[in-house]
Amino acid sequence: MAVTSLDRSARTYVAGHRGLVGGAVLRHLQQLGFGDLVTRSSSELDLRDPVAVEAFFAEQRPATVILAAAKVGGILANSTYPADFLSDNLRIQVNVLDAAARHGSTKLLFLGSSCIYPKFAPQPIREDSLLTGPLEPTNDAYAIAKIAGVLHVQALRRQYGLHYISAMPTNLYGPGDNFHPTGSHVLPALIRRFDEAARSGASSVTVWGTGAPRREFLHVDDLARACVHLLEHYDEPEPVNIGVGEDLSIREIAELVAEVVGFQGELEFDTSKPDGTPRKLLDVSKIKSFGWEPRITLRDGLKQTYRWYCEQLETGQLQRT
Ligand code: GFB
Repeated sequence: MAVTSLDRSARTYVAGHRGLVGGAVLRHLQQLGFGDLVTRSSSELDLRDPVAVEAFFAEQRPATVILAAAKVGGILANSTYPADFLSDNLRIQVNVLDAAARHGSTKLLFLGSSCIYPKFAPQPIREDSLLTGPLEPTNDAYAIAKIAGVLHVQALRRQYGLHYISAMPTNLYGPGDNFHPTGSHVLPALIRRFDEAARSGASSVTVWGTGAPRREFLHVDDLARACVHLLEHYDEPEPVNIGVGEDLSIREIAELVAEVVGFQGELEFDTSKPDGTPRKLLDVSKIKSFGWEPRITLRDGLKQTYRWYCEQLETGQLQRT
């Protein structure tokens, strides 16, 4: 396998550094001593704008690109705004991937999501399940955009011999997440709701859906290590799954969040809200064969994320509902 280690002095662009994933990748690269890191906020550079992206790459010519910029959201945001999720993500990917190829970026990591796999893929889901069946309808628009990104990376490799790769993380959480009450993913939504209930003395908390779906969660700092590890050890067209290899039901997850936050009341399930895909546990044997392992347990990661959330409230970076 033709793999070269990353040059820590080469210019490295983290697209999406204000987000959960990009922020963690940036912190990790800084810790590793990368000396020429380039970032742009979305107000400085709108990645949906092809002219602006072309000008940025022509000027900066990064050697390495981590494409962590995306429009993301939880199940309700995905199912309510499918046109935005499809259009924004396609445009960001096409602009960044083509500009990177045109302006000499030699390495690139494209980040997708476990929702690209078929709704009823055999569990745990192997990378070769891609495009073998229908998608989960609540996030099919987002998934199609991310599948296009995987194919785009493969096409650039085939046509131009570029060492670009794709990774598919499972559901992520950690400091820097979006805690919006309805737009966010399940963990930040529940941290917020349980925290508010514990502080107000409420007797019950509402959890969406039946509580039966199962989800796998990876701390974003473990993902950041996996991203660098893959860039240094993997150079093939097939995407690589990144996860922990075990999952919990939403009910179990809600009980764990309640315990971490200190909420002792009842759980109520709102079955008018969608469950989404019944299960999407990733087969992570491929990335483990390259020597990467997750280090942060869900309980420890949740405690740390809850501490971070409370600090944001105390310093006014986040407001209660
Ligand atoms: O995290 P989540 O929105 O994403 O929802 P998905 C996971 C499960 O948690 C669903 C339940 O069964 C939800 O019904 N859930 C319970 C909640 N309470 C809540 C809550 O308060 N908020 C939220 N958001 N969920 C997304 C995709 O799917 O996952 C994206 O839509 C992406 O495309 C992302 O792939 C990682 O795992 O269902």
